[in-house]
Amino acid sequence: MKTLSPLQIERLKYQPKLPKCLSEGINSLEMVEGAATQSVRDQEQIKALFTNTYGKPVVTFEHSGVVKSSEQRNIGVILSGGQAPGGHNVIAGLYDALKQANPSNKLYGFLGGPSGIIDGKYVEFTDEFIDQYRNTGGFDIIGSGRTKLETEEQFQKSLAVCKKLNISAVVIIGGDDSNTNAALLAEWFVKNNTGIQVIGCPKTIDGDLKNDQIEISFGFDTATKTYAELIGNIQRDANSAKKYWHFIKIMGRSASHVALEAALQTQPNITLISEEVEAKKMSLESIVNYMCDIIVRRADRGKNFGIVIIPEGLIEFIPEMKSMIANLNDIMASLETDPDFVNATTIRDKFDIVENRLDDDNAKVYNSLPAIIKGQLLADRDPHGNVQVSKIETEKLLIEMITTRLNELRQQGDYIGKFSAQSHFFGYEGRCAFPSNFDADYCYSLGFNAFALINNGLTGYLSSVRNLTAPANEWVAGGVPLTMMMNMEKRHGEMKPVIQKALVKLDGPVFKQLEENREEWAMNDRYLFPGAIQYFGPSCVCDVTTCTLQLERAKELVNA
Ligand code: FBP
Repeated sequence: MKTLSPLQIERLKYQPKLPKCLSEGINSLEMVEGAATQSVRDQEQIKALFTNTYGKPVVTFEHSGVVKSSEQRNIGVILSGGQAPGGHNVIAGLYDALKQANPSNKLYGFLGGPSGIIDGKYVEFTDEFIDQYRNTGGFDIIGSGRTKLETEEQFQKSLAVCKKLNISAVVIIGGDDSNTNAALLAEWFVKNNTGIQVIGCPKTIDGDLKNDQIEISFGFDTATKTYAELIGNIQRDANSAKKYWHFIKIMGRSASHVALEAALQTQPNITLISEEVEAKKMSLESIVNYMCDIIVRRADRGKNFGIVIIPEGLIEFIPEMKSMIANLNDIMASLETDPDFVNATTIRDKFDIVENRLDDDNAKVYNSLPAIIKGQLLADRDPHGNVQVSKIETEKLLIEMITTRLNELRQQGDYIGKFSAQSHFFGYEGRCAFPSNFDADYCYSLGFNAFALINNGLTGYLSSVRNLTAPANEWVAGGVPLTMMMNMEKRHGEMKPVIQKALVKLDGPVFKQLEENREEWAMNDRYLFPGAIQYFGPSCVCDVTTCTLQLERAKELVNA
């Protein structure tokens, strides 16, 4: 019986590329410090909360030519939040760097996400164990979880586990929330003179952990290419059969980066961007009208088919929905222990309880939704108190509303076409794919570089690898203070320090590319078919980065 697929066997042999300075030896790096930094907003509050880790400089590494000795260290690593292709390579890069620095160094992996460090559940990595996971997708090497690491009790327990294993540094691989927790833990460890360092690595397929210092989070490259392949295949099917409108919801909890990138790679007929919907204050009705206008105009040309891309988080950006969901979140928090709600025997009873508590306008909006969506809005919140948007079938809601509107238009004599729709949700399909060469190299470099930051005594930093549109040997490795990316935001009704999420910039080059082309793509089928990710072959096919990175980098160079 086969235990590995042919591609698995080949990918295990792939040697990820490193930036030149890192490839020349972990013990011969020189750290170059920039100027002191400050947080992106709310400087006084962030400074007061992070008295020990605030204001540190951005650092970069250069090859010094002088080999230094490196003291023995034990390090712990945590995978946190949703899966993203390349997580295994971050750990492999970290492991290889620490073994290169001092072969007696040890790496422990905490199991099941942040809860592993609290509960003392771990595994020690060996060559044999780690070698099975090189260049593979998924987080199954140690598992992941969404436990928030933020209370005094959790920090005390984590400290006890670190002391038991003689761990002097922890690497947290996660998104904005997990790295916010990394910043809190780093500060707490310094404040309590534990000597334990904390370094973060920027992970999330959503692509919203980025800023002036972090060009992109890992996983975005592979996930968007995987979705683009699937969209391209569906476009080919739609263009062959010419009988369906395909409504494709694309993962990305809040920001629309993933949907936008997938659209640029495939050029579908309609792409909704949540940030634009919010900025233009588009109601659900006006979104439906915008889409119907294109459907009607295409039908006039005899085209009763098309492709629609919908970002996963859309519902929370539609003004009336946003207000209703915020109201609903508060109500759901208060109903968690309410016996009438918890013991309600039918979903109808739950709807009634919720409707009675919603403010009048919000109750009207809630009431106007189909029962299936009303039910999905009542599903459990995530640990941050948010609606789990991946569980809300916005694509089906839009199909239902568009069908109704098209029937009205037909009765008025304004629509002559046939409307038959298929719905899809691409999310989990892309989160654990084999990492693209870009993600394999980027992740390995991020992990390798995380050790360089530890080796140079830093804490409260995010591993940063930049200049990513250039070949890997020209990438620039260094670190960014986590506090530099923070601001104050309301969470669970209280103002908290958090890493700022990057939403799609409507005046940025990536959105502009869509805006300039969407009418052409709507009416004339300009579908692109990216095909499957290629791992072997010419570098113009295998190593090419996303449109998002390329457009943003080109703009940066023009402005420089
Ligand atoms: P992270 O921000 O933790 O990387 O997770 C992102 C994500 O994949 C979102 O795109 C999606 O909404 C969410 O996770 C789904 O979460 P779950 O895996 O818990 O269903």
